[in-house]
Amino acid sequence: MEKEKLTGRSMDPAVQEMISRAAKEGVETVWDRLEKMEPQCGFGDLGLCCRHCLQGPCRINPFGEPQRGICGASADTMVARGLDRAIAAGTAAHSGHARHLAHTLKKMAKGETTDYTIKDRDKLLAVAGRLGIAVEGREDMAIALDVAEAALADFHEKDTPVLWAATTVTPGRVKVLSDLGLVPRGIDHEISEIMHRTLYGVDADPVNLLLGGLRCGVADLAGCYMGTDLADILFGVPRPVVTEANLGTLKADAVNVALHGHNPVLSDIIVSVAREMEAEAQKAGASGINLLGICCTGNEILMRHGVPSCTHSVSQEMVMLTGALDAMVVDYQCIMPAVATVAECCGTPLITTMEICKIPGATHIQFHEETAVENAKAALRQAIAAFTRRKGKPVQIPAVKQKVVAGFSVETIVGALAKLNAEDPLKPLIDNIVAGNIRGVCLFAGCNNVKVSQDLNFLTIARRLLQENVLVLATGCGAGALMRHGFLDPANTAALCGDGLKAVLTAVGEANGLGGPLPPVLHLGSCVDNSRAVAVAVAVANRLGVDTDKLPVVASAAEAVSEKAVSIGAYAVAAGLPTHVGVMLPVLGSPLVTQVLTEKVKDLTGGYFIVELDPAAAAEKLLAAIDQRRAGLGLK
Ligand code: NFS
Ligand code: SF4
Repeated sequence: MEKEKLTGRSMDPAVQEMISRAAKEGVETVWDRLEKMEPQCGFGDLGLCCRHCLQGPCRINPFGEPQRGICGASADTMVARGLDRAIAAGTAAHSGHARHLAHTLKKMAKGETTDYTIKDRDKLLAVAGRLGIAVEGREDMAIALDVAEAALADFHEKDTPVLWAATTVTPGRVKVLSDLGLVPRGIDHEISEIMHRTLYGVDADPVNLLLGGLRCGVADLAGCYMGTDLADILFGVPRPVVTEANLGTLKADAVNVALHGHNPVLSDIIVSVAREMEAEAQKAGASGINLLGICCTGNEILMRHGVPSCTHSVSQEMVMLTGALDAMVVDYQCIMPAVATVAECCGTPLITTMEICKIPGATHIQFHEETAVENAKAALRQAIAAFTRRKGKPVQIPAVKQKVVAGFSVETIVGALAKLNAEDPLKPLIDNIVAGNIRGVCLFAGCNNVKVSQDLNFLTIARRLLQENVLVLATGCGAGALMRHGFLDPANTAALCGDGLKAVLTAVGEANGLGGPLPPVLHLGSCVDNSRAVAVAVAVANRLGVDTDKLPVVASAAEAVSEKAVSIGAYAVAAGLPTHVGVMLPVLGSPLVTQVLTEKVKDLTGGYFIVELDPAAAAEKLLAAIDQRRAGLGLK
């Protein structure tokens, strides 16, 4: 394939090599399917179609007739309804992940499973304390049970606000959200209410619909935050780890097992079981078991166990094309059904594990918390058997990998800063922001979208912001993109960062005995771990006695795909952040909705969306947003 076409598809050289291989072998990829799909529907692109009732489908012509759906719904109504449903879907996914962990915690606390333990007692006590659960003189398991019950109670409608929302933002934000009627009363309740109000013949007022969407967005923050808290209790708070990323982490002579999806509830068990099964793999003639992560399951096991991440998001099919993968074990979310087709071509077992995520062509091993270890062993045995069949056959593993330093939980960041000021750990960070050594903070989140050359937006924006001394945090496949290009390697801090930022990262690194700087970008974890970025912002805001909408903090989902990215964007805006989206949001069909999201909402929450498809222009807009916030705080 010509060079130009390859770089149009991905900026990652390992992925480019596999795209060429796919073309040579006649294997269809996500990029081929995009080509077949083009031109994509203009109505859908603008958000101007509706299938919410059986009189439809209806579509609105932005340039002429029809101007209304059959029921009379306007473009504004349609667009707002569509956006709301995306937020509800994203919220359902994040909170579904959290609820799964809450059930696991509960089963553990009640002794119904012995495959899980409390890995982080301090986190358990911290979360319980924040929720107002008594801890003094109580057994850990009793506290854990109360935390699990409190989590499950947050799903239903109740008279008190959702705890994981009300206790995780600044007091000022609680007031702002209360005044606007945006405090969720139950996570499931908010999702269900969106489905109700977007039904045929219910809410037609676009602004009212958008406010409902924002409240659901706050419920999404609760789901994400809960997901992080409970995973930390069960599997440990991430601490810095050194590992690697990209397809070069596959090993021809090992049993290569990729873990893909989101929830650590199974993958964390697989990590420990794999260590016990090394001998079994060696008996089959392998050098051992080589676990690899994809997408957010990859982030979870990378930050807690240093498991390398082999690829992310749009390039998930590429792992199989190496011919070296012996199993892909998936849980749920962001798993393209296409992996089953590639799996068949390449003879790689694809193993689904969750009741709600079965894929035609895959083998299913039903996972239960009660039999987690046994289920993990069954999956690994299939991989070992596949290795036996593969052994000796030629493989093509791109010789591309990057060093990665990850595992920056809030606890890690505060701990590292405490080495500079034990009394007041946030002071060095705040002092450097005030002095301008750190101009602001940007969180990169979200996916790789096939419509963008993979990683291009992340790389372009991050490069510019780092040069301008913006402290960059990253989660999800945004972190994945940056790690595959060396942005998580401290060796690149000097070259990538401006002088002020470089000095800060070096001072913190050296105070912590690293003998050098922190990496240019701090990896905060998976997508639910955007909660960790909120926690950092809230801690800084509380320390300064201001609200989060005053901070020089911005967010960017530069290559967003999933509805989860939309719900995260909604809570970033509800929290008061300028939030960039680098792909078309299906809202442009309604100038009113577009204006509310990009301007008017500023007057309500302080946050707003920046929709900018050109990454260079997006970087400038993010810098301008940071400078505006600095000026607001009286900083130069
Ligand atoms: Ni987030 Fe993480 Fe990746 Fe996008 Fe999917 S894995 S939850 S949705 S594609 S960043
Ligand atoms: Fe058409 Fe209205 Fe039905 Fe939507 S709800 S499909 S706009 S008639």
